[in-house]
Amino acid sequence: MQTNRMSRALRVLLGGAALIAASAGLYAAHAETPGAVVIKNFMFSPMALTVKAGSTVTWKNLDGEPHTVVNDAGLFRSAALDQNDSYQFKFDKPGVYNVFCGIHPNMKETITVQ
Ligand SMILES: [Cu+2]
Repeated sequence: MQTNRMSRALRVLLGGAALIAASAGLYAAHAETPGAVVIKNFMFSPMALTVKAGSTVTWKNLDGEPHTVVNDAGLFRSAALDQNDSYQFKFDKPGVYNVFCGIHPNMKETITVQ
């Protein structure tokens, strides 16, 4: 009897610990990938992204056509990205950053850094 109750208590404890570990893992994974943008069908996706200051945003081009990632204020400008190429930029300062493709200027998005 005593052993049974003990093992049940232990299972509950272990279950709780596993839950905490799982949510900690989720949180860590989220923190490590603050900003991911895909370029597909001549569009940035998402078209509006919010990240925390100090975050690195990664753009990946999935189109067969080359695209570039250009900030309208001249803060950054990628080379032409071929299919599956990616580009990264670290946003240190809060603000609103307009991004467009230098080859197809109608492709636009906004990165908000908090
Ligand atoms: Cu483009």
